Amino acid sequence: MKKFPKDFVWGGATSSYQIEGAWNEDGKGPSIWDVFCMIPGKVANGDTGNIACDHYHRLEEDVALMKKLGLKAYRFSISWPRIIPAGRGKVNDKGLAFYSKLIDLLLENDIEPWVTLYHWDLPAALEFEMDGWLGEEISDAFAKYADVCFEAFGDRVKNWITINEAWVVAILGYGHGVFAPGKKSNDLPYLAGHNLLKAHGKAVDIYRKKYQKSQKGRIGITNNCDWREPLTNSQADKEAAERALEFFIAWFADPIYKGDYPESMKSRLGKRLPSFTNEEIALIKDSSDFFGLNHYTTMYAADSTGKIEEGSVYGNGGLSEDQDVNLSVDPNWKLTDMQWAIVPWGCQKLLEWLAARYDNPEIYITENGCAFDDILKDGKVEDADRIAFFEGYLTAVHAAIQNGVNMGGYFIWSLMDNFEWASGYDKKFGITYIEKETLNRIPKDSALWYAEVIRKGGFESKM
Ligand code: GBH
Repeated sequence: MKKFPKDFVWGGATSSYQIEGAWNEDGKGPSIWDVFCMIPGKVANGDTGNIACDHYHRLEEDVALMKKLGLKAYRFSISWPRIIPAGRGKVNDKGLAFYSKLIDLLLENDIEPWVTLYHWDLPAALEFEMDGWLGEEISDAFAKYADVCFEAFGDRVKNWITINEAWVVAILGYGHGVFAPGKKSNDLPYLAGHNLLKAHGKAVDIYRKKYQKSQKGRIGITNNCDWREPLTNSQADKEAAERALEFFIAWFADPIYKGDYPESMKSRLGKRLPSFTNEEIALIKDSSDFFGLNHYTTMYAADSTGKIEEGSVYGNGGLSEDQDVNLSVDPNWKLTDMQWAIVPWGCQKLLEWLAARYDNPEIYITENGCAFDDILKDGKVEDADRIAFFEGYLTAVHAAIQNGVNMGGYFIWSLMDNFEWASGYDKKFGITYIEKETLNRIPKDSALWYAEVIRKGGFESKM
């Protein structure tokens, strides 16, 4: 039996744009994802989040589902343009009322709310007015929005996450341009990343100064990282893997835990990487009460100095030419429907790498999961492959705990099938199946399995 610590937080996660729908109801302003979805060719099948899982109108049902599964915690995000429709200024009471009701329902059912303030649905107004995350004023706008949320919900919300996956926002939104706002550039990701860190730092500062004492909650950031394994034993490949991890997660975690960007980034990027003022770093250093981590997959890393391979740029954990890293996967690794490799030992190695680099912080896996082409048959979804995935990754988490990693909890991605960004509804990450026409919720076998894991605080492992 793989037993987990008694107070281990077992949760499920979603995000606002991916599940809520009601994109223009009750005073909500448009987000950059509302707009991005309208541009032909950006999202598979022309899918949009207009209706999504219609969670906005199905709160009671969805919380009842969580209760049935026995979730201890539910991680969701707040839509900034639902709270402040134009990004700055007037607050929308109906938006506040929606999240207030959700939070109350969760607490009535003994489910701890974990609230992300930014999961990519930036108010479109701020894209027009200040060039989104490139703008000098964006971090203040974010901090003001965060302040509104702390004040409205902080009496009941004790776990705050400022920003979800700054890497994705910067690289996919401003580098590869496959996510909103769709900019393609080699330089802009570093500016966007810088402003994301400043936004996080300013929001945390407000929380700590105005609210933390009385509200007694904690606040942190969630970053994402895939593991990078050296392709060979050569020194060059070992250094390449280390460099790739630094360009991926140390980009955002080093400023928070060490007070500056990693040396490898500073020396390779020169002036293309903004530098922090003393004032900024004072806000950013030690600004996370826990280490939020989203983890999905693993790749081999090889040194590519002077020989970048065609096609290796996308998905290279950043911009290849800046890192001199080529990535690859082992042809024997099983893939999910996203074509991401299933490599549980990579998760264990990553957790141990983070523990060593950042002095054993309390780590929460705030997302881990997989897409498979699930089929509904006779009212059931037999997703044995997803159960095997979770067993593998939870076994890795368990092993990391045995080795001294300070793990606080684990949230599966996702509670339900939802709008998978540029992949639309084709890619299903849920432990709950959403029937296309009716939007009925049908717990998959993995949901029933997860409910048992939570109930027992662990699972019988075949590994
Ligand atoms: C998360 O991002 C998001 O937070 C969530 O909203 C989303 O639904 C979920 O994951 C599933 O996608 O790009 O081929 O190089 C995931 C971040 C970054 C994980 C890139 C996989 C490598 C594969 N991803 N990564 S590739």
